[in-house]
Formats: sequence, structure tokens, C-alpha cells
Amino acid sequence: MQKQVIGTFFPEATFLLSVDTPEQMPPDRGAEVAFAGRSNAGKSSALNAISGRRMLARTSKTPGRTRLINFFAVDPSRRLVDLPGYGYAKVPVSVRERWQESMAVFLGHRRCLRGVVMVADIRQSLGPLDWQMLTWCLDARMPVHLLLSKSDKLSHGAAVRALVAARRMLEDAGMAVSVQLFSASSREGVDEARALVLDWLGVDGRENKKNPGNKGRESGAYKQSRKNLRDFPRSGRRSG
Ligand SMILES: Nc1nc2c(ncn2[C@@H]2O[C@H](COP(=O)(O)OP(=O)(O)O)[C@@H](O)[C@H]2O)c(=O)[nH]1
Ligand SMILES: [Mg+2]
Repeated sequence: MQKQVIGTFFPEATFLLSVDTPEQMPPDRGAEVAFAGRSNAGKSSALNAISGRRMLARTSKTPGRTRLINFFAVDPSRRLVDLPGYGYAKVPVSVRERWQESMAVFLGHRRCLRGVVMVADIRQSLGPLDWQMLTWCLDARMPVHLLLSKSDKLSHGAAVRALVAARRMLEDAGMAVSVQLFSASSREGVDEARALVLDWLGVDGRENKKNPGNKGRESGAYKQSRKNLRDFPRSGRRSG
């Protein structure tokens, strides 16, 4: 059932535009889900895997290539957003400051933004800029879902330990963030992530379907994120 909905949904996704400054963003209408994370974390690969479109967002072996905010239209009123990666050492201070400004505007003022998918390489611990991004999102009452990406790079046991550790760390920090294992290569967790993205975009929910443009960030999406936080950790909490 779910599969059918997906099959007829994301294949329509197309590249819309790249913007350098918040003023150039498409009109703030409809619903958007953004992908954030360090350069090379696997954001574009995750976006492609979740949308089922392998070549939608450009992926790269060279960190720091995507400096622009890339918008993809899923349908006339729904978009996926590939945010510029951060944490790339060679970026000049001026560029980094511009990035901070754009992110603050995007996360703080974009009314159609329904949630942020944070992508972090499972082999690295969350860095200061990841924490900053998480803090910005949560301060803006934005639901956040964390993908521990490239899970295929670890054994199953090590991946589950990393998952449990990340959840514990976020809980200890008092952050309502749901977390899952993800791999664009092995496709682990792709369906789970896609279901959440569809839900945020208002594709599944009966009441959202009628009018995706009218659901503010104060409504169901944030509660959903909190619910995910309650639901996910318990089932994943096992040793080894
Ligand atoms: N093994 C593995 N490599 C991945 C995965 N996802 C992305 N990569 C690789 O990591 C690099 C960066 O990916 P990309 O999606 O461009 O990262 P972005 O900079 O965050 O958009 C590329 O070489 C990808 O092929 C994954 O799930 N497994
Ligand atoms: Mg990218």
C-alpha cells in the first residue's frame, strides 16, 4: 500500500533551482523537507535514495562542492531541499558567515519547512556544527530526524552500538530528535526515512492531503518527531 503511494509520488521529482541567498528562494508556500549535514556526510545520496531518483541531487567524492541551497520540486506544492554542507575546513570565514546567515534565515523563517533530515556519517561523532544545526532547528521548533549514514561501512553490531550511543547522547542533551540507521548503498533504513519524509510533506496524513500548504510548524509534525523519539529508542536498545 505504502509502496504504491511512493511509486507514484517521487518519480515526478525534478530539480527546481539553486540559490545563493535566502531572497532567491522559491515562494514560501506548500511544504518542504530539508536535508542538512556536514560536507560529504551523504546528504545528496540520502535525498536520491529517499526520492528513488538516483541522479536527482548531485553526489560527490570531493567534500564542499555544494555551496548552494538546491530545491527539488516533488509536485507543484512540495519540495525537497539539499542544504549546503558545513564543516569543510578550507571554507573562508566570509563564506562560513554567509552560510550561518542563510541557515538562520532558512530555519528560522521558512514557514513551509516541515522538518529537517540531518545526515551524519555513522563513523564520526557529531561535531560542533552538527550540534549548532540541531540547536537552531529545535530552537525554531523544527522537527529533526537524524540519519546515521553509510551504515554499510560498519558491521551490524557496531552500527547498532553507534545508534544506541547517538540516541543516548541526544536524550542526555534533552533534544527531541529521532535517529535511525541509514545507507544509500545497502538501502538500510530507506523505507523508514521515506515514510517520515512523506508524512512531513503531508502525503500520507488524511487531513494534510487536502491542504498541504496550511500546516504550520506548531502542529502535528513536531509532535510526530517527539513521538518518534519515544518509539524508536526502546525497540533499538539492545546490546551488540
Ligand atoms: N558506502 C557508502 N558511501 C556513501 C553512502 N552515501 C554516500 N556515500 C558516499 O559518500 C560521498 C559523499 O556523498 P554525498 O551524497 O555527495 O554527500 P554530501 O556532500 O553530504 O551531499 C560520496 O562518495 C558517496 O558515494 C552510503 O550509504 N554508503
Ligand atoms: Mg551534496
